[in-house]
Amino acid sequence: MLASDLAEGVLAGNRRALARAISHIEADTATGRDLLAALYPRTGRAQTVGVTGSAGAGKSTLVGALAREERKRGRTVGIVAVDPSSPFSHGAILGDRIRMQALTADGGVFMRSMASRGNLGGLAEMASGVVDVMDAAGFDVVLLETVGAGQDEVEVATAAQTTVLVANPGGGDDVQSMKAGLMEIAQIMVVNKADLAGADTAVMQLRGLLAIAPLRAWTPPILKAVAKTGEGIAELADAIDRHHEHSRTSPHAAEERRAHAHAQIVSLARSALYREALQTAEAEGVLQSLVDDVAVRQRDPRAAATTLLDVMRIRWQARA
Ligand SMILES: Nc1nc2c(ncn2[C@@H]2O[C@H](COP(=O)(O)OP(=O)(O)OP(=O)(O)O)[C@@H](O)[C@H]2O)c(=O)[nH]1
Ligand SMILES: [Mg+2]
Repeated sequence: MLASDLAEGVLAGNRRALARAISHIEADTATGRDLLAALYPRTGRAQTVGVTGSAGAGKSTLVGALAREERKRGRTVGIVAVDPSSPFSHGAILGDRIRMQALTADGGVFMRSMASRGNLGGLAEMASGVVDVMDAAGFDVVLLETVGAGQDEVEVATAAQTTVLVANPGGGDDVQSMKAGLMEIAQIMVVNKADLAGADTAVMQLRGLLAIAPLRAWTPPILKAVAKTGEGIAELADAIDRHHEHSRTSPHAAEERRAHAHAQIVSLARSALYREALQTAEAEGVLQSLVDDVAVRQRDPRAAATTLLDVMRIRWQARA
């Protein structure tokens, strides 16, 4: 099917077209790329929300509760869960699927989970592509769940306009060790599992961390929630609405949109470059021979990295 036909189907809200479009994006096909280029001018209407936090923080439960709340408010919801490729979370996603079935049965919710392409990067590319295509398909809200795991995570977050960071109580360590990068990208913080002891302490710790962060036009609210029962979820939906409003009407909106575009482009370029480097390295057996040399100290690792880049450059020139 042509990208243009697929784009039309997506814009018309056709679910089968949407599912096929997502498959193209996942597989990173030429059709998928053309499709995204065609659809991008039609995006920007949805409220896109990234939900991140460490494993088991309750992100999926929270996403489910939030989807239910948004449905109550009459909005349609697209859900994307990005699997960071551990065999562990495959099970988790299956479990989520079952839990989500009741939710998706009403037709106002569309859910898709995606596996990462191994360690070749590309997670951020995939996530931002799927968020865009769901936006173009007309969902009022697009929720993106990702697991807090290093740089990838921070980059995946740039796919969404509003990032919600989910933390837990009792994890004083958890909060303290929260990556600075994650703190910086979060527009809303939620201490989930507030039914457990220590929620107020966690809120205070987050507040302390925010106090030493550079001042921004938007001050991230710190909320408490019990995703399991739905407590605090309406407040979360309100906070997301407020940030959405801010990102459209604040005097800093244009500047923030540019900062977001900047972060997104750099993260996508970095991830494409990384993937390309690894592909080059593996395709030509270049990496293997460099590894041989470096391991016996015949070549230094910096020189080896430069050689790898040289090989990439030659391949690019040959392609041009
Ligand atoms: N006590 C309590 N438990 C919760 C709450 N929300 C979620 N849980 C439980 O926490 C566990 C993990 O929940 P998930 O929603 O799967 O967490 P997740 O962050 O999506 O997990 P991964 O995707 O595997 O990283 C489950 O056993 C949930 O039932 C809550 O508000 N209170
Ligand atoms: Mg989950």
